[in-house]
Amino acid sequence: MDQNDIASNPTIFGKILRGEIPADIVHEDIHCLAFRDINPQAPQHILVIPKRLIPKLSDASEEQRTLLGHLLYVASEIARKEGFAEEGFRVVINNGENAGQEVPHLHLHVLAGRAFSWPPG
Ligand code: DGP
Repeated sequence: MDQNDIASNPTIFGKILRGEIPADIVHEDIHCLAFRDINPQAPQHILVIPKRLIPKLSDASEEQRTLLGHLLYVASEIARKEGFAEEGFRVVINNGENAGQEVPHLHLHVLAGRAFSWPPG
């Protein structure tokens, strides 16, 4: 992991990665960090972010394909460890303005603990 990438990350998630603001961390490895959302939209709402700054999913490069797969795998691992894998959960990535992305650092929302409607709003 390139520590300079974390050091220069200007987003709120950069501050969390650097430990400048607190977060309720549920998973960390060399590639990613997962922590509870400050404004939960479900009884369980966890964000999984890469440590490397990728502003949005559509900015990911071909060489980051393995990292993207890792983020999904970690989401499923968290679901199993937190005990909501069997009852069901939703993984959401908001990409860009129309999707309502507010923080310009790729993040997977992992939501659980209630039923979700479809189509999403
Ligand atoms: P999005 O709209 O997809 O960009 O979602 C951004 C999410 O980030 C939103 O659900 C709230 C969450 N969030 C924003 N600031 C903070 C923070 O400082 N701490 C934590 N834990 N979550 C945050």
